[in-house]
Amino acid sequence: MFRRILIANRGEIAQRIIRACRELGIETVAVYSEADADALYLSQADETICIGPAASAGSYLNIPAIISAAEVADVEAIHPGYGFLSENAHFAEVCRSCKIHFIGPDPETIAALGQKDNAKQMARDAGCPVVPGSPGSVDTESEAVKIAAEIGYPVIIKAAFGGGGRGMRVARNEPSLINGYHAARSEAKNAFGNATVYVEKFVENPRHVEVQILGDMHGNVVHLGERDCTVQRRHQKLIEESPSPMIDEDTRQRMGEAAVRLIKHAKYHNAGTVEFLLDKNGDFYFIEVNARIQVEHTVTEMVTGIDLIREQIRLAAGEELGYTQADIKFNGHCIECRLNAEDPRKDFQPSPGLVETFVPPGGPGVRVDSHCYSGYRIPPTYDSMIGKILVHRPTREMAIQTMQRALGETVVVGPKTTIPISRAILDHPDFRQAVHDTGFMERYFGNSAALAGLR
Ligand code: MV4
Repeated sequence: MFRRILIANRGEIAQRIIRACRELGIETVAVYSEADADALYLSQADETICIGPAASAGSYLNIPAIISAAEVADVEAIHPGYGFLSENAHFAEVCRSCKIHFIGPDPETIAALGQKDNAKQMARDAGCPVVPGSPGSVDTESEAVKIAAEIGYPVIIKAAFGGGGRGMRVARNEPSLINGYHAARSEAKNAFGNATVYVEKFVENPRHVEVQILGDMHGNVVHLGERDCTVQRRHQKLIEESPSPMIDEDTRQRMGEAAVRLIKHAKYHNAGTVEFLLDKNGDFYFIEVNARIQVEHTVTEMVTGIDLIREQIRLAAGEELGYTQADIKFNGHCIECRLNAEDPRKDFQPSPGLVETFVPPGGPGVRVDSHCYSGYRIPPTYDSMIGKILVHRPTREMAIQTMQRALGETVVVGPKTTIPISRAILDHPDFRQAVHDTGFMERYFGNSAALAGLR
């Protein structure tokens, strides 16, 4: 096992990783930008090193600064958290060449899965259902027209190196396909430095369900069930839950097995997520792999009792999983609400600044992962998520009740937060009956009138 780890991240995930290290008896080195000098996670680490200015490009994305800090502090491994350098194959490669363990999959695996048309081909080869579409990238307009005619409209054009919904265009006929093809390419080139796109059938009003997996370096792979992340607004998740209320036991089992087949085929080591779209008929299709720990990993921790960050560290050190699929038991229902410093009444505009008072919820079945404290100043520079509120209860109905109670007792004085919108979602009949889809937020909370009316 490692003696000392550097955490190349900030906020709640830095704190979460420090907690896992403490329990493992591993020393921690936290890095921070000038904007994070008063951050809570710094007081919880064994050593802290400033790596640069507020702007991420000079600090949390600054590979030479992070590697220098790792060398100076003499760590054996780096945990990248989520976002920032977590899916950067080049960074994982630099770590390897400096003989520092990267806590995540191999650089080759990150690169192979990071190109989505390639990941999709790997899924096909592994016998994992994929959305019908182009066999690989679509490099000319005429090829796009031909493929779209074959699979039938509507189709979606996606950036191969895309993320966050950028470089994506839906086309319902040939003229809009031609237009969308060029628009997607230029947006992809701009955002990701690569114009490569692929084309697939557009699934109308899908649900988003993802499977958590763990793979060790000895060929063992397990899945830890699924998370339903259907409640999203402009590709930002707001609420996640497990198990998914949208799938039956048979679908759950087949989805888990499909994810395991892909992850074994990819020789994937460490924690990862296999994302699926679920259509109206209950059929599921692979869309992409997230080669990192995700924000919502906590939901899976609650229902499985497995500490995913601990597992990531163990697996990166070469340890065996030590359990099989049959050993993993799923217990109760977990719901997570992200706590963002945003004003839902003003188009979710970021609301940084001084938190005069922060009173987190507590009591039976409640977990809070947050780096917030009374007197904390939220920097305007980074993501607006200031924490996650989770509840774990025997049933979904009870989880919704407990979450309403927990959100009701949470106090954030200063910045506006997403608490009111979370409460409105939990009260919505479509959410309660679990008949919502990815269009839910736009449909019911997409206009300013609905948002202005939040209690
Ligand atoms: C799709 C789709 C419909 N059909 N692919 C959005 C982000 C990216 N990860 C995949 N996305 C989608 N891919 C096909 N073939 C609809 C979406 C989509 C979506 C997916 C999951 C959760 C929320 C979403 C919101 C809008 C569109």
